[in-house]
Amino acid sequence: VSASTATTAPDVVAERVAEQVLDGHVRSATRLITQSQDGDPLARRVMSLLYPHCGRARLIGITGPPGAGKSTLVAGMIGELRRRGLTVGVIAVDPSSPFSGGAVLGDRDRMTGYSSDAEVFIRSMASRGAIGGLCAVANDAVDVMDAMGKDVVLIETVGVGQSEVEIAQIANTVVLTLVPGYGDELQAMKAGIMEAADIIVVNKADSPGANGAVAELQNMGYFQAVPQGEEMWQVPVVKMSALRNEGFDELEAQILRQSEFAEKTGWKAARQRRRRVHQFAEVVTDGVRRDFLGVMQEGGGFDGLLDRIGALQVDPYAAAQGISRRLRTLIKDL
Ligand SMILES: Nc1nc2c(ncn2[C@@H]2O[C@H](COP(=O)(O)OP(=O)(O)OP(=O)(O)O)[C@@H](O)[C@H]2O)c(=O)[nH]1
Ligand SMILES: [Mg+2]
Repeated sequence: VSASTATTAPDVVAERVAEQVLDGHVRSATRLITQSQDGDPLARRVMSLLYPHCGRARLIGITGPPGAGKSTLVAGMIGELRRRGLTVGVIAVDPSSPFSGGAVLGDRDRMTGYSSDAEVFIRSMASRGAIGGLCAVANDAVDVMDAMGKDVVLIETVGVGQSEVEIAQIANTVVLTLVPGYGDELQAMKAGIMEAADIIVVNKADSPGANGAVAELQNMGYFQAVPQGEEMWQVPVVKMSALRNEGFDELEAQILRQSEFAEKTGWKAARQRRRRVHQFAEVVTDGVRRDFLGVMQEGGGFDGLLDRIGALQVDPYAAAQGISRRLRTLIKDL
């Protein structure tokens, strides 16, 4: 830390970082996402400043079982978008892999074709601790790319559990990627993944069974209900071969159709609200947790209670109940 940084007020530093991100500086944006991951208070200040500049980018979630071809699909989409002069942000989330997971590194390899393209910003993140935290970090990363001015942000997640589905649902449009013979995988995943899908892609259509899989999924007829609306969205099934670069036009057409439908019916606004409420709840609960642990470590007035808990005079559940009661009163008064 240089002397000048140490003496500069935090708000001034935050404003400077926010300006750099809004100007599209990749290094500032990368650092900010890392700081958000580390729970740095500076990141939270900057995110507040960026918030009014968010909401412009089109957010597309790509989810599906491991190995379905999500990264290949993402790479193909980057190519399509770049050909049309659109700028792209990519967030590849792999909750199951450790900090330096192989899959994440693999993604980077697959997308290296774009590593020299300044208008493509790729960021991989793996689980480092709480999955709830990962969703908050993914939210921040999406907002950072949005604020940078990326036209489209692609969010790749392995759709195996509820938390991953939650991350995919940051997007305006969720694309579920399956492959022929998807049945077993679908069973292994939670049902939540089907509920989150706006578009189903049957990828690897160059391998046997693709037509059958498409027909089967179409016959099952998946629908999405628009909250508080009467209209239903029938989930379209798109046959693709990401590897052979086939089906991208149809996918794009369906994404556009879904976007228009979501805009018109109020679905988009409802989903945005859902995302932000969820984010708010995460930020609050995370903050309460931090504050509680922080105060406990500092000691002070709290020590008496901790001593009694340590001496088995008060049980932790009763002590926690007292705190919860007071918190509830506080929250209800908000
Ligand atoms: N035959 C065929 N293979 C494909 C296609 N798309 C992707 N693959 C291959 O499937 C394998 C997995 O592709 P990825 O794009 O890494 O899949 P992913 O879903 O991102 O995988 P994870 O991130 O590890 O869950 C690779 O060997 C790809 O080359 C396709 O359309 N046809
Ligand atoms: Mg991948």
